[in-house]
Amino acid sequence: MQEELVLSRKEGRVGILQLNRPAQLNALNDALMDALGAALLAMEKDDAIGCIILTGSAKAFAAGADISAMQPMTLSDVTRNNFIGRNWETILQVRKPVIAAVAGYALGGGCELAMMCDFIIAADNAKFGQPEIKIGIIPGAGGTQRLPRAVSKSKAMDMVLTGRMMDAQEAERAGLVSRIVPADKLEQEALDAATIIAGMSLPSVIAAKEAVNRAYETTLTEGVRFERRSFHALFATQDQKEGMKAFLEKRKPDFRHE
Ligand code: CO8
Repeated sequence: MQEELVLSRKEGRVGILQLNRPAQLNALNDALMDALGAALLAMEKDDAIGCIILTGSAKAFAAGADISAMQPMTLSDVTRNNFIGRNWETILQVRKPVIAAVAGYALGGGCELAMMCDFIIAADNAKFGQPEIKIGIIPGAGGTQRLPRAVSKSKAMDMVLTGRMMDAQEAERAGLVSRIVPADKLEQEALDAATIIAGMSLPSVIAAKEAVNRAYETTLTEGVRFERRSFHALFATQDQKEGMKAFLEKRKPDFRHE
């Protein structure tokens, strides 16, 4: 029987998805991306989940798109099959937060997938890179667009043109990752962060994610207007009443996610 390509489990209100082609360093092929998309959408629909973690193995988050699958592809193949568009961007439909917990290699499509998550927690052995140039292509799942937004044009150009890797420390200095932890603490750190988020009111979590993402898509004035409308809208939730009441009564809020 074939191993599951994406392992899925729950810890409290946290959904955990693990890429599972360890022998190929989680090289991302079509079947794996289909499985990942389906698992993400299932967690998006599940009311008992408030935050999602996407992780890989101890050696690799993902070492990129599957080169053996791509090598024989023609222009006609990739165009007809909408290669990348078809199943790589499902993650962008997810409105709940997705945390990338990265140990080992996050290269090419693996780095791009991590950057499609809402933030990255890195193990101290993590390595990030866009090495596509070394095999005669360029990043194709957002690397040339998201990397400069995350780490500046100069560093992004350096990474994309030389194909070199950056280690976790450089990635944190550059702003690509939000925190670094010892490799054996990665799972717990990600779970702790996700549990905190999943304990917040889901409507406000969704609004917060949407507003921060808007910063990358619009002008400052429009972005601030968007934020203001979302902020006002949250006063229609039960959780706003409960959150503020709980603060005044010096107790923990009992959010109902409505
Ligand atoms: N694709 C297919 N197989 C891979 C990949 C990959 N990206 N990466 C590793 N593997 C396989 C190896 O072939 C090897 O298989 P086998 O045991 O059968 O020979 C196994 O995984 C273990 O790998 P290594 O023996 O190479 O392990 P090392 O520890 O020596 O090296 C490295 C680790 C440095 C990570 C090395 O494997 C490597 O350089 N991998 C390729 C990295 C790369 O170039 N990634 C970019 C790919 S292109 C891309 O991602 C384009 C994205 C576009 C968007 C997505 C479109 C779908």
